[in-house]
Amino acid sequence: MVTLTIDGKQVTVPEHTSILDAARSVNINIPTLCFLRDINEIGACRACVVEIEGIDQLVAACNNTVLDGMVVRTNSPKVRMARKANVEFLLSQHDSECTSCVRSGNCTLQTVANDLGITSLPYTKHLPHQPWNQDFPLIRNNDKCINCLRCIQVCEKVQAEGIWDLTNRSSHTCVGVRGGGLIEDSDCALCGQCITHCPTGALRERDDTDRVFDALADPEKIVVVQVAPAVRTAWGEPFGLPREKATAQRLVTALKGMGFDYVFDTDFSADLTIMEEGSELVEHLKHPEGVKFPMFTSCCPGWVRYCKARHPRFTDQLSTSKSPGQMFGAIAKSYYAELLGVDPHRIFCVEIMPCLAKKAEVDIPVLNDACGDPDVDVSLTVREVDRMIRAEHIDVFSLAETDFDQPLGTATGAGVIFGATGGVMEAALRSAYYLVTGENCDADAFKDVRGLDGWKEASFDIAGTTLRVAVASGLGNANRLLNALEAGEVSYDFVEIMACPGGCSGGGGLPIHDGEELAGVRGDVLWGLDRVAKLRRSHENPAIQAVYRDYLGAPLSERAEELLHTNQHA
Ligand code: HC1
Ligand code: SF4
Repeated sequence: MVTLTIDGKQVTVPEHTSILDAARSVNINIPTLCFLRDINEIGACRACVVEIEGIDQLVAACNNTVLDGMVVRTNSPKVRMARKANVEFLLSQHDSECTSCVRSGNCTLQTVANDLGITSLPYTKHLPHQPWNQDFPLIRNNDKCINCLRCIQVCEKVQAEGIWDLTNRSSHTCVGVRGGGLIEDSDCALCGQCITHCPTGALRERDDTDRVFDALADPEKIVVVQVAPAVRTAWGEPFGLPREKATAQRLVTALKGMGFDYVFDTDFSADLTIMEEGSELVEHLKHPEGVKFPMFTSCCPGWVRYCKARHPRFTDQLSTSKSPGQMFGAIAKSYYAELLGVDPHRIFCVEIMPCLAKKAEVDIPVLNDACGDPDVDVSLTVREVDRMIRAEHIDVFSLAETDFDQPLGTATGAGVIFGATGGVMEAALRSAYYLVTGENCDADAFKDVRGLDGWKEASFDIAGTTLRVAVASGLGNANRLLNALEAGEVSYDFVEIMACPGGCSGGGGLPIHDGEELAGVRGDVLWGLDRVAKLRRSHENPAIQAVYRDYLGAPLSERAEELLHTNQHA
């Protein structure tokens, strides 16, 4: 252990602790901008500089470690002056139009500058004004970039992508697409992790809220919205609504208040996905001749994009089942249009997702099987929906609870857990067991695939057949798993991959909390909802049973193949 003094307080911490962590251990907060634990500890922004007795130069607290007897001052006049000058320098190349910035109120640069009392700048601004394709789901505005390098590091180290790099030289140095190409020509998976790890408004999603407001105002349109599993864990965060109050049912009330005609649950179609994907797996296991294993889940469009771009040899092993979001759209504009007795072209289908890649998925031209229109018209991130709630001046603290509309609002616990890493696998196995044996297993029989580890493995016995499965979340972990598969070091029958660390609960479309990783806490909400659900297996969902009985026939039937499967993955 090492004992030192920070701002007059004696602190004892383990050796090799950073000054930043030592200070935080006694509630002394040193501001940071570029720091991301284990990912970006480069001391580039100089916001965390501190003074150490006996040393002339100020040092960065994030990447310098404590020494016995050290005397540190985190907020001395010398520190404050240097920190202020460093941040003013960053602001000299920053578009500080906070009133028109999506991160206003949740921007670390804004907070640090405000805390330092910066009210004017001694510099003339030189902004890079780099052009960007505003139609692409991921928007970069380098006028707001502070070259903290977090996006470069997250994309490369966590997501094994390496889309970003420093480009240009000297004072023109800025972050751009590696190699100088266009983002739309890059292999970006659209996981959105660079957005959720950006400390400013330099990265954001394309805003599609006006398209939804326009649809809501159009009397000809029947506007249907579906709420993805992970959304219910996080939508209330920016309002400070406690997790137990921020239920899906309160979000239903908010959405109804905005004018949505029908509010449904993607968990319903997650159950449908399980029926199709589980049946696909069971068919492969029954007739393995000519089948390549493992079969991969395909519900995460970030993973599908990554697979196609970086590991194309596995694309024909992706399940042909569409994602729950897309299945929902196809069912809404066919089965549900028939139930309502309306022209399916009048239905405008919105999805609320914790995801950026879904914006690209809904625009895939062939995903139009219900009536020729896109099955899903607009995909909104949770951040966009929260902005809509604010724009409508809805008081989230006084919302009553309203149930989802029926019948596309009935779901089981298996549908809920899709939003946490391992959940799709577990849901699929609960129903695969039934499809093979005709009996229900214990709903927790496959719980070995839960947890936040980036790459999990398990083996299960189903009616005398051993099923070897793996689950990976985060593209870096997926990359390791795929490389091991290619090298023949591992072999599996069924693999779940989610692009974002922790699965959709860590999704790139969720509210941003700088420096905090909340996938675990949010995922626990979903596992808790599953635990108390009356029905926990997709095949038990009465609304799903009704769709098959009245409309689709059976899983993998001709109509089911037509509406719920796609060859776009391969
Ligand atoms: Fe997901 Fe999925 S779980 S991909 O993470 O399969 O986005 O929440 O909606 O479609 O159901 C996301 C979440 C989501 C789909 C489902
Ligand atoms: Fe990289 Fe994901 Fe950002 Fe694309 S969205 S640049 S893959 S971190």
